[in-house]
Amino acid sequence: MTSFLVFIILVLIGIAVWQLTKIFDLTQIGGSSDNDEIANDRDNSVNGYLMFAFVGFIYVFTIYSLYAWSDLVLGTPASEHGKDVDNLMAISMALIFFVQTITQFLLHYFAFKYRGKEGQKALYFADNNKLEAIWTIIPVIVLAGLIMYGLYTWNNIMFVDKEDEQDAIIVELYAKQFGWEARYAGDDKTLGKANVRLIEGINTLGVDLADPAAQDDKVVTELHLPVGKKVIFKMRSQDVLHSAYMPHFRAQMNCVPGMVTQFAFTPTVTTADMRNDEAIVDKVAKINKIRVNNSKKIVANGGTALDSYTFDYLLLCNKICGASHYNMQMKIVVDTPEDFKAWLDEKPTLAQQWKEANAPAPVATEVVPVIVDSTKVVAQVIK
Ligand SMILES: [Cu+2]
Repeated sequence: MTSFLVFIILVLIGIAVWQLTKIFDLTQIGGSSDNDEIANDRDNSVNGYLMFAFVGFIYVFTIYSLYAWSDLVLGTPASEHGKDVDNLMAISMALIFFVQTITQFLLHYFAFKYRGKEGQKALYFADNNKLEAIWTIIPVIVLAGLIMYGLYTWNNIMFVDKEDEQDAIIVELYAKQFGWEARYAGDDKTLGKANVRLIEGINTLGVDLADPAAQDDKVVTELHLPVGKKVIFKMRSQDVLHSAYMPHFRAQMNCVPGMVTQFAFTPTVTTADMRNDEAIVDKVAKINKIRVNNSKKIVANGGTALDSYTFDYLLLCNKICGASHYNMQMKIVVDTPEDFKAWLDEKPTLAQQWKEANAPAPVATEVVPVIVDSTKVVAQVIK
């Protein structure tokens, strides 16, 4: 409501300023020719130089951005295909950067060079087939190359061959407003059937517990992955469109209600190793510096200081899916295969958890005195 009122006030101020300038203009009629609505040579010159100044500003700001914020980009990729995604990104950006530098210069330079001059007439130039052929064919070739390279990379990333599938770990990522859950398919490599209608009690994923394939499925709220092993993710959503985004692994796939989507990758760097990565060490130091500064203010106001930050891989939601979208994340831990196995072995299956949660509660019964035949016990001990 407040923002709506602020918006209305800003609009009204805008209208008031506009009306005032109109009144001011009307009072100037018949004044010096500088206030004339028709541009003169001086006006055109000012605009021409401003065009030139603007392209200069774009370049200077670009160089400054690269210098000031280039450390904010994602660092070392933590998956096998990550390098391919980074290469594709780097080539596309370099190309865009090169083309935009030239075209922006030409656009602004010509606006400056051919600025209006009194008595100068524009040249009538209907068309030039040669020129049009050049500026059509060159972008077609460059874009076709880029698209083909992109498709080739994407198909390589998305292709999971049958042998890989047998050796891979199958994990379901279940998205809902606002959180993630993961389900490991177990040794049978098959996720038990699931349906939103079966959601009940601790069975928050709606797994069909009567399905034999579901018996060894394990549900967790922290995702662990073994390094160097292919993981095939099957994504589902309970409610709206979400997007499973694992930036360090250069992986993203939409989670669509009513269908299962898939993405597979092989993690290459364990969480422990990534914590020692140079770029990550710098990032963590920066974050902790900000935290220490913020903590000072919080403590001064009587609060408790913020915990220091340690790096962890994250699964985030990358579709604005509702009010708490920003908070939709799950920690990912990349372990050595041994640690991963030990961690997963410890987890109970969903079927076990369900049994325990729904075991009939011990019924309070009357205490019946039990007569123990002490002679028998003694006899047994002697035997
Ligand atoms: Cu979401």
